[in-house]
Amino acid sequence: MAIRPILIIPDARLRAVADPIIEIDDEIKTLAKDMLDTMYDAPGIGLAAPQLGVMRRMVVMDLAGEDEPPAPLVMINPEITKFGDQMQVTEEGCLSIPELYYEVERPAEVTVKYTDLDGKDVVKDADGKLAVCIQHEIDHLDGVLYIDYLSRLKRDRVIKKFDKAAKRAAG
Ligand code: K2U
Ligand code: ZN
Repeated sequence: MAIRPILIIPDARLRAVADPIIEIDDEIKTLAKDMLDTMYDAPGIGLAAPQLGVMRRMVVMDLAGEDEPPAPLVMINPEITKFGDQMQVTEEGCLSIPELYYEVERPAEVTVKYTDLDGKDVVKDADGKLAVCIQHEIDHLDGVLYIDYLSRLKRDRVIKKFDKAAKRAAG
C-alpha cells in the first residue's frame, strides 16, 4: 500500500506527453497498485500516471458507488477509437486542480482500446460518467487538462490562481 503525492498545476509534468508502456513488468504493476491506493485515498474516481510524476501511459479508475464493491479498472496505453455523435455536459474536477469544479462538454459515448495488467487487449464501449472519466484521464496522458475546455477567461483565471499559490509556496 503506497500513497504517492499528486502533482498540482503549474507542475510542468502535467503538460508533458507520457510515454507508451512496452513491458508490463513489476514496476508497472506496483505503479498501478500505488495509483489505485492514491486514487482511493484522495478520494477520486480516476487517476493518470503523470499526476504522480510518472510519465507513462497508464490510467486507473473506479466508478463503483459507495454501497458497491470496488471495481478497479487499469488501462495501459489506452486509445479512444470512436467518439459518439451526441455530446453531454457534466461537472468535472481534477485532483491536480483541487477544489474547483466546472461544467465541461464532451462526447457522451466513447470506445476505448487498451491493454490490461495481464497483457490482454481490451475494447470497451462506455457512456455517461465512465465516458467522461476515460476522456479526462486519457487527456492527462497528453498533457491536456479539463480547464483547457473552458473559456479562455475562466481557464486563465484558474491558471493565475495556481501560479500565484506556487510562487507564494516557493517563498
Ligand atoms: O484525473 C483526475 O484528476 C481524477 C478525477 C477524475 C474525474 C474528474 C471529473 C469527472 C470524472 C472523473 C477525480 O476523480 S476528481 C473527483 C471528482 C469525482 C467526480 C466528479 C468530479 C470530480
Ligand atoms: Zn484530472
